[in-house]
Amino acid sequence: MKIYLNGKFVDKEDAKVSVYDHGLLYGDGIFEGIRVYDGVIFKLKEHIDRLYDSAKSIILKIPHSKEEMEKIVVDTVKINNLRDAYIRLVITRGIGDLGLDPEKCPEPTVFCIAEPMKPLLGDSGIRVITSSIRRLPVDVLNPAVKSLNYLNSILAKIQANYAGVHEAFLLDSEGYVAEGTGDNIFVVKNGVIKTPPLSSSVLKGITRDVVTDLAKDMGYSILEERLTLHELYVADELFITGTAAELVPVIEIDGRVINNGNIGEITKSLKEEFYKIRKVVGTKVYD
Ligand code: PXG
Repeated sequence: MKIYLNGKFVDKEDAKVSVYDHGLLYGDGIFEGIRVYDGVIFKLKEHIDRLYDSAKSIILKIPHSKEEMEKIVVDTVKINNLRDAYIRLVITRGIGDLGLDPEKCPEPTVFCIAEPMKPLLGDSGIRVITSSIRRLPVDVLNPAVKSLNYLNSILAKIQANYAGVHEAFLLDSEGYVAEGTGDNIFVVKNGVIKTPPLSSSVLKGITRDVVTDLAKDMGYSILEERLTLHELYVADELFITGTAAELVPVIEIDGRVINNGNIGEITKSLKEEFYKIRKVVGTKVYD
C-alpha cells in the first residue's frame, strides 16, 4: 500500500512523521474522512471545502490549491488500485519545537491514506448510551472545525465500550443533544425528521447534508431543531450518519428500545436512496 506523505508516495512502513510534529504533540491540525464508492469519490469537493474552512479557522496555511489537494486524494486512490475505500486526509501544523507556538512550525505535514473499510458500526441497528462527556461549546473549540483534537469523542467512546454498546451520544454544554463521537443524529417522530442545528455544537457532516437533501427531495418534512434526550427516547425512529459509519439505525438508547428494535420505514427508505446516489455523486478516479 502506498501513502501520500509530503509530496511523495511511500510504502506504509516508511510513512512516518516526526515526534516534533505539532499534530502529534498538540493535536494541532485538521483532517477529513472521505469514502470512494465504485471508483467515485463521494462529495470530494465538499470535503475539500470543509478542510479549507477548518484550515482558515485555525490559521493553518495549506501549501496546495484546492485543485492540487483534490488531485492528491484522487492519485492516492488510483495508485492503490482501489474502487471502494475510506480515505483519511490529514494536515498538521508540522514540525516545530517543544513550545506551543505555531510560528515555529514552518511547513505543514500533509498525508493521505486510502484503504478498504467496511461500515464502521456494522450494517444492522446499534445500541447507544448518552455520555457524561459534553461536546465542546462553540466558544471553546468549535466542533465545526474538524481538528485533530478528538479526546472529547474518544472519552465518550470509552464510556460506550464500558457500557457494552456501539456508540455514545454527547450533549452540548446546555444539555441539548449534539452528536455521536463521529456521527450526526437524526430523529423521526410522527413523520417529521429532525436533526440538531449547528449551534448545538455539531460538525456540519457531509452525510448529514446529503441525507437532509435526500429527505427534502423525497417529500419528507425535515427540521434543524434543538433536541432533548426525551425526544430521542420517545422517537419513532432514530439513526446516525457519518462517512465512516454511513447511515445506521439506532435500536436502543439508554435502555429505551426504539421501534421494537427494528429499522423504521423512513430510515430504510433514506438508506436505500443514499446507497443509490453515493455511486454517482462525486469525482471519478478512473476514466
Ligand atoms: N460528527 C463528528 C464529531 C465527526 O467526527 C461526523 C459528525 C460525520 O461527518 P461526515 O462529514 O463524515 O458525514 C464526524 C465524522 C470514527 C470517525 O471513527 C468518524 C469521523 C472522523 C474520524 C473517525 O467514527 N467523523
